[in-house]
Amino acid sequence: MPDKPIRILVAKPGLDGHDVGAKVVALALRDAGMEVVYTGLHQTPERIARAAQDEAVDVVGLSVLSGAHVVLTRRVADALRERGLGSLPIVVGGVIAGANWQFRVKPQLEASRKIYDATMDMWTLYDLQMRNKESTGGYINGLGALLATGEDGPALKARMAEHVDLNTIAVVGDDEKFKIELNVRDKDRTLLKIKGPIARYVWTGTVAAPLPEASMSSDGMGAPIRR
Ligand code: B12
Repeated sequence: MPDKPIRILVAKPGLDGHDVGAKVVALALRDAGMEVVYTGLHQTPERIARAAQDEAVDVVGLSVLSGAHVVLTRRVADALRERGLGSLPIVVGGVIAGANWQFRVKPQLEASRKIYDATMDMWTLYDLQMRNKESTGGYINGLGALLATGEDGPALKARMAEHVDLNTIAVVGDDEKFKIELNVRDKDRTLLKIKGPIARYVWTGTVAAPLPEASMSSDGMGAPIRR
């Protein structure tokens, strides 16, 4: 145990009016033997930093339920640094959406990343087929044979193994056409497939009439564009 009680500032930055949690925490910390200074609602980062200095606290606690915790915490940290208090620990509580992001969005991002990487690999195989057509006049059958025609087949295969089930890759080709199918190593084992060659689409239409010039002026903001 330290020889003197820990002093903590519990602060409510910004316009957030939820003060129940901050008060609950302040009381719990006091009951645990700490000295607590509570700022009350609607404090600016500068006022919080000044209170931290005037009250010579050991920790700054921020309570934020408004969703602005990242911005407000940065600003409080900047204001503390400006007063030479950059090494003061900051603890943040309240509604912290970042935690939800970690648990809910991140796994989905990682799954999308696997599908993206697998799609890029499929395009690499697609390009190999197109190059073979140019050099030999036909498309290749089988993953091994196709990879052998590339510059660094083993490296590509090792990279693909991280997000693609290599046992499920089907590469089928003849002189005229080819197809590639594979399963991504994600929860749903997403099936990706492509048939080649994809015909090049050339637009041959013409613009019927020139488009009207859009104009913008400060008094016309929000008004429909005149034809
Ligand atoms: C009660 C409440 C209100 C009351 C607040 C009364 C008051 N004086 O506090 C009233 C009705 C006024 C209100 C208004 C609004 N609210 Co309100 N409110 C709530 C509610 C239901 C509970 C909050 C609460 O008091 N919980 C009980 C306390 C004990 O828990 P707590 O605050 O989370 O604190 C705990 C921890 O977070 C942590 N903690 C908190 N601070 C700190 C600090 C430190 C240092 C540490 C270590 C820990 C810590 O420890 C505490 C104890 O466990 C929440 C939903 C929810 N379930 O959280 C929405 C919620 C916070 N409100 C919300 C909203 C949107 C609003 C309004 C904007 C609604 C509106 N359109 O008018 C207004 C804004 C008012 C304002 N000026 O800020 C949203 C916020 C969304 C966001 N951030 O993304 C929430 C999450 C509801 C929701 N799901 O949408 N609200």
